[in-house]
Amino acid sequence: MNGIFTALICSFDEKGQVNEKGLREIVRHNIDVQKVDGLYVNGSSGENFLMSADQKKKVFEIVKDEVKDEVKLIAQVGALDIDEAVELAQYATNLGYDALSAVTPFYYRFDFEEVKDYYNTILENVDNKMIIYSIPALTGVSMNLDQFAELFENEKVIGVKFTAPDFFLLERIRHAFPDKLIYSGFDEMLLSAAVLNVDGAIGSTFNVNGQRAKQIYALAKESRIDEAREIQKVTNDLIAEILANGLYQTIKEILKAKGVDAGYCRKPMKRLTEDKVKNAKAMAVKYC
Ligand code: SI3
Repeated sequence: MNGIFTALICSFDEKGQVNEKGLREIVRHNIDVQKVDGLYVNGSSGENFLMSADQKKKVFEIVKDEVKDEVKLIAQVGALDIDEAVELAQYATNLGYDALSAVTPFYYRFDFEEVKDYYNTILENVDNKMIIYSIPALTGVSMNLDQFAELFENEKVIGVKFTAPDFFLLERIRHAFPDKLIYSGFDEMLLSAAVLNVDGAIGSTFNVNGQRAKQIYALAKESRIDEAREIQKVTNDLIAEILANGLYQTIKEILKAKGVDAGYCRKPMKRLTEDKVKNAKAMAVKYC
């Protein structure tokens, strides 16, 4: 389960329905062109929180059918409706997903006991492993070292997708839990996280920049930091342009420029203006 995992984006048609052909093409592009080690399915980048449970199941099904066993698959099943989270966890497990992940429950400002109960409830109902999805900037849920330690007491919790710029906490978790899997969640900070000896990374920009991410990660593991920094610099030039233009929409337009039917984002995410589509096409030529 080590290495570079793409947080898979999903292709939707103009009406917001899952575009199966486009989704399959995105999967193939990630495996055949970006050559990533695995896919993280129905995360933030997959617009998970904008989809119905049936749409999420459809995505899990199509992706597994396309991938078979070519790369590792992690299913993000987190949902505010805990019954839905359990149902999705069972669904993805039955399809053969290698591991589950669930975002920390958000919106109602749950206390830590409630967060812990959420993970343990999902895991009591499914025979699979769990990677905690921690993304405080979007959920408002921050956890400290002791709280991660409590979650890790459940042996089925095998790691964390750590999407925060807190390298002090990241180092403390790494040091305290050498046997848990830690995935870096911010692509622009991949090198810094790799130096701290994370086990891999999960990110949206790997859909279009996975090859560079793999190089950064491999070079860091070999302590070839100067070379890795050069590639992180180009990567961050690209990420800065993507973020300024509109994150997921721009990734989709770059993919379209490469011949992949990446479709549109679901509402309320907006469409790019013509100028921004042009910017994305220029990024495809310059970087991809
Ligand atoms: O769940 C997911 O789809 C992710 O893995 C999200 C991932 O952490 C991305 N974060 C968000 C909010 O999309 C990053 O890859 C992020 O897009 C990238 O580092 C640019 O800031």
